Amino acid sequence: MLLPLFALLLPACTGGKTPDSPGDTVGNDDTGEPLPSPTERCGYTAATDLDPADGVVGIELSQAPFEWDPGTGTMLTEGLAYNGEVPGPVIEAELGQTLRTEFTNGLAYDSTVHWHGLRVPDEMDGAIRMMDMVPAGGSFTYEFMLKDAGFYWYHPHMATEQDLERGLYGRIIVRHPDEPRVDCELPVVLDDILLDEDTLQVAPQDTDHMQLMGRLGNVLLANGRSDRRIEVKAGETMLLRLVNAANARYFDLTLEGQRMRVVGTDGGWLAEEVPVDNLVLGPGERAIVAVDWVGAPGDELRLMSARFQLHDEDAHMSEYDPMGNGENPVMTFVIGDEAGTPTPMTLPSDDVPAFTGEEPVAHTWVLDEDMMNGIVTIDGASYPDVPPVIVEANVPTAFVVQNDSEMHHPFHLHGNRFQVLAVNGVPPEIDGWKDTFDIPPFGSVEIASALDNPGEWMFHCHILEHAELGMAGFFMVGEGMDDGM
Ligand SMILES: [Cu+2]
Repeated sequence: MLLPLFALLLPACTGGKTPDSPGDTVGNDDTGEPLPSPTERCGYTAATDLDPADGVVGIELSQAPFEWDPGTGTMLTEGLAYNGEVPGPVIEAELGQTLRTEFTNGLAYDSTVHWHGLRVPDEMDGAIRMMDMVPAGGSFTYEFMLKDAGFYWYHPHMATEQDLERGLYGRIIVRHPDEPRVDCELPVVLDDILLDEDTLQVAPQDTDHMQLMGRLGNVLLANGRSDRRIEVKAGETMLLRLVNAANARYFDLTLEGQRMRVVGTDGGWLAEEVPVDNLVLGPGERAIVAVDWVGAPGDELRLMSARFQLHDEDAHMSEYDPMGNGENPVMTFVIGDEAGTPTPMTLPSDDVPAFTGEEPVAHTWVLDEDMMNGIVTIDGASYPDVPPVIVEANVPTAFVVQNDSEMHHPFHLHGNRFQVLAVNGVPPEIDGWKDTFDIPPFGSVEIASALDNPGEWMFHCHILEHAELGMAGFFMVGEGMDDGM
């Protein structure tokens, strides 16, 4: 059994400042003394747009083996990266622009790029269809129009449980013309990684246990580092764009001494901000969070993640989290000497969902698992035998996702965006466009969509081990689908 690494690598969870923590290191100098982790100013650099045309953002993206340091001081010899960066480059574009990506697969096996959350044509979706495969050493040009403003991400849709663990993920910002612009904006990939405690290399897959329970890591990462430190200004407004890229971990987030306001979900901006004490993001989910920083120069304020139990509390399954049962820091914000000013959050509210709940239910998906036999199912079968669901395009339609298992499953649908109407019969507190949402143990979630993007789309659990084990299927959205098929 792997022992928790967090005690070795990350600051103790005592609250307050942790200036002497071994987590605040980037490696060792010749004397063996830890070097301080650098503190970067809040911000990011977007990928260079290589296409001179106004309406087109052109990106070159290549995935390949790449050694990187997750913050332990030891390079991961089996690491992977897009363009030699973990996370991959931030792709930034305006709503309505075309994104053209010249993709090269430098891995030794077939792969794809999936544009998680974007409503793209299905042949550009990178899901498991023969026409989508990019062979080892091959290239493919992904090209599509950006229909939705918000925060999205990209990752392979083959060998996902191995490739995402090793660093293959990147961020996408699609800007709305009326969205709030702040000086301090940070897109952050939240992740965990399971390292062997002796070698500090990626631990091997434990096929029996982890496939069913999900692979939980023993080091938490923010943009690929366990020791990420960002300088902010007291009084200034930060927009934090968060995506959970972990294989199986739900992050239950708080920000020390700060008030978080959710201003966007998976598919864009909310009509109004929603103040929250904590924010739970399952694998694949995103949120845009506004914070007006409160603190004095030198204060170190940590983004903390509390234990989130994947199994129902009454479940017979004992669940082991290598991060322990408490809270752990994900990254640290440091208040700088200079003060900032707040930015009013005027949200572009022209594009929020408003289904009535009267939409006819086209299908109820039933998620289940058979722990004794190591099987996860949707509608009683595992991929590729899950029966396809066929629905009419451009008709407001509801679906129910029912969970008959004792475990949470983050359910992801490709190609279309959805509004969560109810979780166990209760409307959600945060009501925005979603493509990935938690289905609680023995619970059910009702969703609705305009189904305005016809095509052949995957749905699956975003616990990557569950998707690999067969918790996945297809739904077909098309004209004339309601009769004759
Ligand atoms: Cu699952």
